[in-house]
Amino acid sequence: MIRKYRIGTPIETESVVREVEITPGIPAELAWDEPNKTFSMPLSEDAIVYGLGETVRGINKRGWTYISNCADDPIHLESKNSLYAAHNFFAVADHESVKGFYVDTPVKTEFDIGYTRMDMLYIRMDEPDVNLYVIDPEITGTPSKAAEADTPIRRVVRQFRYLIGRSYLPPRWAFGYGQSRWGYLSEDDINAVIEGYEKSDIPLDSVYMDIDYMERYKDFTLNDETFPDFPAFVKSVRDKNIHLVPIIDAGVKIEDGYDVYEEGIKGDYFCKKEDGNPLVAAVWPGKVHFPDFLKPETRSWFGAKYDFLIRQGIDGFWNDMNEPAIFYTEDGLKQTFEKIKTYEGRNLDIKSFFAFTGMVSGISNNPEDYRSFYHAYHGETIRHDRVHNLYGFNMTRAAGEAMEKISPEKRLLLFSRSSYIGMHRYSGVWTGDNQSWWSHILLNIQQMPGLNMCGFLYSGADTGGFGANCTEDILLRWLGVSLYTPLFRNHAALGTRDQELYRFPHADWMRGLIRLRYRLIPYIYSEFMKAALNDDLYIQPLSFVYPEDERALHVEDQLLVGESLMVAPVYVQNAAGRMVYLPEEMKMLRFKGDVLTEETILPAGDHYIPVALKEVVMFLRKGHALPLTEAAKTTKELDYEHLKYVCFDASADSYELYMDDGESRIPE
Ligand code: MIG
Repeated sequence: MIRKYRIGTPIETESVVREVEITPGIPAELAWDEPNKTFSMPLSEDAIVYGLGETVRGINKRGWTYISNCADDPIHLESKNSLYAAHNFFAVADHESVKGFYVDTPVKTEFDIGYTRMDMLYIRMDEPDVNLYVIDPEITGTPSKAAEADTPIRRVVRQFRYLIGRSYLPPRWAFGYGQSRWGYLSEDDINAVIEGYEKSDIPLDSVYMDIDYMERYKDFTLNDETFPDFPAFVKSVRDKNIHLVPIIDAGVKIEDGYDVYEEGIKGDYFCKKEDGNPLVAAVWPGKVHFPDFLKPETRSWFGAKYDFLIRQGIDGFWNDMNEPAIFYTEDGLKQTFEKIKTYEGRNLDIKSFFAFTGMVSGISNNPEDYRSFYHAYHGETIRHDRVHNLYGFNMTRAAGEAMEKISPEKRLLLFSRSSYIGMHRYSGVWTGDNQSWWSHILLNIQQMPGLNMCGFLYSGADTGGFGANCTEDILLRWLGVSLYTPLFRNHAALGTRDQELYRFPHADWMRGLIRLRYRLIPYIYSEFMKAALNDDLYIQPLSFVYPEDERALHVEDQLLVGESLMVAPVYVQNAAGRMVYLPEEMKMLRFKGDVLTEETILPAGDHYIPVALKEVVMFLRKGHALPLTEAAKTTKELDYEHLKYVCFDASADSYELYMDDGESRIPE
C-alpha cells in the first residue's frame, strides 16, 4: 500500500505517474523536527537500508551520508557524498517490518543513514517542501503486479516501481558487448577497433563515439574531415551488424552561424541569468549556453535534433555532462580573476595561500554558479539549484520523447550520466567516471541492486575502469561482473592505457568471457524484459529472495541475476578464488571461457571456490534452469531458437523464456 504525504509546496518532478490520494499530516514512521528541517526515524539494530540508486558504498546503505545533488565528480571514493544521480528511494527492512520511502523533491536532500548516530536515519532538505511516499508490503488498495506470495521487500519495491512507471526498454543489440574510448578521432580509428575485434574473433555489437566525432564539440555536427561520408561509414559498420553510438553533451556552443545555437536564441530555449541574458558557461566546446530542458518547448526542439544522426543510420546515444557539468561560467571566471589580483604581490601566509588555491580549483561545478541561472518550469521562474537534480533527467527525456516520434516502430539505445527517478522511463544510465581500481569492481557489484530498485534496469559501469591505467587481471575480473549487467561497455579515458580487449596478451581468455556473455544473452534479455515489463528486479541482493536467512541478509558481494542465477564474482587482486555463501543447495556451473566444464551440486553454506582468471563460476538456483545458446559474432547472429537448458534437476525445472524480435516497441 502506498501512502502519499505532501509537506509544504513541493516542486513537481514528474517522476511519479500514478495518482495517489494525499493523506494529511506527517507519516507516523517519521518524526519531523521543524526548526532543523529534518525528518528522523530510529533504526533497529537489525535494520538494513537498501536503495538510493547510484551511490558510493555497499548494498546496505547504513553508516554514511548520501546527498542527492547530481555532481560531475570523477573520483568515486567512499568518502564522497554525491555522484551523478539523485535517486531518493530507499527501503528499511528489519525482522518486524519492511517499509519503502520515496522523498520526491528536486531540492538537495541529505540521507544521513547512521552517520550522525548509528541507530538513527535523518533526512534533511534545503527546503522542506516535499511529496513523501511511504510504501508498505501489503498490496491492498494499490493496483500492482506485486504478488502476495512475494517477499515483503520485493512487494515494496514492485509497488514503488508501479508508482513511477515502466522502465525503459532498449533494443536487444544493446545487450551485446560495446567498445568505447575517449580519443577515437576518426573513421579510421573506429575501423581499426572493429578490425581488432574481428581479427581476434571477439564478439562486438557496438562502438561508441566520444566527443571527438563532432566539429569542435558542437552537438549535432560531424567533423567532415575525419568523417567525410558519415552515412556511408555508418552503413559499412551496420553491414557488419555493429552499431555506432555517439555521445551528446548538454551545452550548446555559442557560435554565430551554428544552427543549434541560433535556433536556441531565437526560440528562447536557453537558461537565463537574473538579468534575462542566457547564462554563459564553458565546457568542451568553449563557451556554451545550457538548454532549459525543463521547458517542454526546449525538449521538443532539442530532442528533434537527434534526428540529424538518426537519419544517417544511428540508433543509439549516450547523454553526457548533464548534471550539468560546468568548467566555469563567464561571470564566475571574471570574479575569480578580480580576486586573483588582490592576492598579487601579497605575502601569502598559510591561510591566504589555501584560500587562493581553493578559489582557483573551485571554479568548476561551483555551487554559486548553479545559483546564478533560472528555468521556466510550470509557469514559474525557478533558480537552477532548486531543480538541479532534474536537469539530466529532462535532457534525456527530450531525447527519449523525440525518439518515440522519430522511430515509432523501433526501440533505440539511450543512456545518460546524470539522472533523477522518472528518467528510468526514457533511458538507462551508466555509472560515470570510475577508475581502473579493484575497489571499483566491487562498487559496480554493489551499485546494481540500488539502480534496479529505482527503475534503472538498463545500467552498467565502464568495464575495465575509466580513469587510471587498467591491467589485464582487473579487466578479466571486471568482465566477470559486467558479463551480467545489461549495459556491457568497456570505456576508458583519454591518456590512459589502451583497454580494447584485443590489445592484451591474454585476449584469448577475454574472448572466452565475451563469448560466454553471448551464450547468456537469451537468458539475460529474457530476464531483463520480464523484469521491466512486470516492475520487477533484474539484479537484486540475496536477502530479497532469502529474507529469513540471517547470513544471506548481510551478503554484500554476491547478487541474484534474473530468476535462475546467483553470482559471486572475484574482485580481489591476485585472488585465486573466493568464499561463496549459498543460502540453499545450488548447482555450481564452471565455465572455462564460454565452455561449461563442470556442474556440481553444492550444499547450502560456505564454500571456497577457486576461480582462475580465465574462468567464471555461477550458481544455478534449485528448481530453475538456464538457457544457453552458442556464441556468435554479434547479437544479431545469435541462434535464439535452439537453446540448451542447464537444469538443476532436469525432471523438475522449468523456465519461461521471454522472446520477441528484439527491436519493436512494446506498448504499455
Ligand atoms: O569531462 O566526453 O563521463 O565517459 O569519455 C569529461 C569525454 C567528459 C565524461 C564522461 C566520459 C567521457 C568524457 N566525458
